[in-house]
Amino acid sequence: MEIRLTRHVLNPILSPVSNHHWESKYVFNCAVIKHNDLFHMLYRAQGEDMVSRIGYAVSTDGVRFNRLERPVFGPGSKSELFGVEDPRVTRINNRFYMLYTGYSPEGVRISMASSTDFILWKRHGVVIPDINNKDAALFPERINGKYVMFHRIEPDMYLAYSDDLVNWSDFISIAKPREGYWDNLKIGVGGPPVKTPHGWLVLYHGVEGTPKPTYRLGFILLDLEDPRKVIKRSEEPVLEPEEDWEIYGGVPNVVFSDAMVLHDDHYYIYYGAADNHIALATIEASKVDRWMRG
Ligand code: BMA
Repeated sequence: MEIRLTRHVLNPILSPVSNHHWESKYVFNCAVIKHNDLFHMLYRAQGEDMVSRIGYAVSTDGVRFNRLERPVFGPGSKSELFGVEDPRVTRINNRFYMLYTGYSPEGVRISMASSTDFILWKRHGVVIPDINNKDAALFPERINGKYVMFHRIEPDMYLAYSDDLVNWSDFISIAKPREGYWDNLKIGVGGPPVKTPHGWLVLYHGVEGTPKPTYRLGFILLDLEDPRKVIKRSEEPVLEPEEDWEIYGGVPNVVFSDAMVLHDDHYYIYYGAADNHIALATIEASKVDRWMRG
């Protein structure tokens, strides 16, 4: 049984603003987390200088977002000279941890910052040094005593383990691109995983290389006790570029997500469309349940 997401009628839900210099061109991949009845969004934006910064927007219904005029996070060290990209936010105890990609002449590095209010961020620096790596997200709880993180050393999806959120080891590839499939080139985690009775539900993006590079979304289900074990994976994508604003834009043919929120018995999946706008697609949790069981 294969499942598909449904696009929200108000899409795209967030777009560039011409008189905000830092987000005048592109507004796209975002983290969204529900906390105290509000949806908090941290999104990647680029203006004329093409440096990625992170903006903040907030919503009561998960659809209509109000944003701040200025970014809440921007390049702050040598490893992020060209920008801070693709935030993914996980709540652990009472802190919000943002993993993001720092981009510099040296390459791409996974970095971390944390906050209690989404506006003021404390920098923790590069978490996996010396290696090109991106698409990182933290699990919301320890597993067998360890913190666990997704990351991506091209082209596979990896896990890493830590005792203190500072030193990471035991890198292990848990899923690879599949030949002949929509995810045949490289894959990376979407939002932080959601714990369900059937396993860790993980949204991910898959890239197909030819004839035209395309980013699509799918699900992977991982074992609760040992998330290195893949239980199930989408045969077909759950979302793929179809709308004009997903096909044409900063980077064409891209749907790319950093966030999946459970709300009103639905999963709300926020995604960057063609690296240009932010959009929302949903699916009934019961449908995803059936897929996980099937
Ligand atoms: C990836 C990341 C994403 C982007 C995608 C498509 O490598 O840089 O931020 O959305 O490419 O351009």
